[in-house]
Amino acid sequence: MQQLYDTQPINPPSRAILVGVKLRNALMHETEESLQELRQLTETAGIEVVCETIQPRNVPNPTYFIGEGKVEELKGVAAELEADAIIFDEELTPAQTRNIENMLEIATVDRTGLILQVFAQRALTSEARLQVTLAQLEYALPRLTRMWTHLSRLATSGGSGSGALRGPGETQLEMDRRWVRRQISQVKKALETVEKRRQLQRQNRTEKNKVSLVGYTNAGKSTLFNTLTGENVLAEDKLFATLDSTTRRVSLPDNQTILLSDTVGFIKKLPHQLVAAFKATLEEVTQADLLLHVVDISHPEAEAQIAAVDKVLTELDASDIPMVVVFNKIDQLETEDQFHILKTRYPNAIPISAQRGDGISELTEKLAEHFVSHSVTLDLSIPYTDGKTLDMLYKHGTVLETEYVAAAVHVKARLPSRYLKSVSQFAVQDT
Ligand SMILES: Nc1nc2c(ncn2[C@@H]2O[C@H](COP(=O)(O)OP(=O)(O)OP(=O)(O)O)[C@@H](O)[C@H]2O)c(=O)[nH]1
Ligand SMILES: [Mg+2]
Repeated sequence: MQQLYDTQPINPPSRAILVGVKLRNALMHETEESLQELRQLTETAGIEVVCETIQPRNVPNPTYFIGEGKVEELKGVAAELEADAIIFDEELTPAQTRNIENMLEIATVDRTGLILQVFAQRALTSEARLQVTLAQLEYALPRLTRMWTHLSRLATSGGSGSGALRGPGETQLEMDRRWVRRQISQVKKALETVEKRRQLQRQNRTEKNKVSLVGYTNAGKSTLFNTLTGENVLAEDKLFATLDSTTRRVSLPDNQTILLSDTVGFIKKLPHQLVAAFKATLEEVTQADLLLHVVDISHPEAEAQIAAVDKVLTELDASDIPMVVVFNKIDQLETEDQFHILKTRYPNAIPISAQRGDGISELTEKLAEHFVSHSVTLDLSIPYTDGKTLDMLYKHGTVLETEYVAAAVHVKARLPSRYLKSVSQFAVQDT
């Protein structure tokens, strides 16, 4: 199994030049904020930033993304500052990556590659590691370049048992690709086993009122999780501190309980390979009855971060799940302007400080109220032959009474209103 995890660069870069590109439709401050975030990601990956530069361009250059003159200029800068990597705040095509690498002769990384790198370093459980490895391999396949030269070394070493003998007429590159494809199918198989186990666990959990924390990375989800549950999961001022899901029961006013899950945060341009690979972890989100969207309202880019989170939720097909928004870190607001603007746009958002505990009782009341007002109590008559509807009632609702009659079962159940449509045909009219 060890070989599955060998997708880390053998000599990870240590000094990087960051490159942002302000395209025609972008605003300068957006490009700057994004580059600032890239700096955070770079530092989180343990790489020192030796220089940052922004090039305005109408459209990307197809060969180098930036202009050829700029690449030449950066070659001099890299030599002078002894940089061993250049990191772009955009997604480069495999050809662009190769072209820049050939010109500069240092590792060329794009935003996606860097995010994958950060995830790889932070993945602790075997499931998270498998998921990251899968995403990295999918990303590497069309880009077997300098970053990945160790793959060929691994493959040619022959000791990995991966059948790495070169076939007749097969080039080194073809052999590398074959090796990566093989790894992909092995990782997928290993993941399937883990996911099956997880699904069984989930089926055994009959709890209702599943609430999932969602939000931009570093917004304070884990801090809020700890405040609400009395737990002590890792919360720190780093991007992607959380990569695994944790679920705990929380008591709310009115004798209600919810199951609260903390999970991985989102980011702008979250690599689609990661979204796909983390499908199982993100099921906490897609299976939730309610999303609790944590916004860092003290962040200058709060509004863009909300949009980025909404975008990922749409990609996950989770945008129909009801949502409560909290504006976190109100203790850290430098000015109230942004707070007021966003409060008009999200009038139901609850201002909180997860760290200090401000607004927490308002939040738990709101959650309790949500589950009362978003459920209905129904009398239904369901034919015995319709096992699916009965299963659904037990899974998503609370069955209060059952009575077995000739061809049907009469059920009194409380059900989240969004399932109303699927059972309305069985409703018994009041007499
Ligand atoms: N001032 C202030 N800081 C907060 C508050 N809530 C969280 N933080 C800080 O923000 C940082 C990120 O908090 P986390 O809870 O780890 O954020 P997260 O959303 O779980 O982040 P990821 O797991 O990385 O996606 C930590 O340094 C927290 O101490 C708050 O209400 N006020
Ligand atoms: Mg977290």
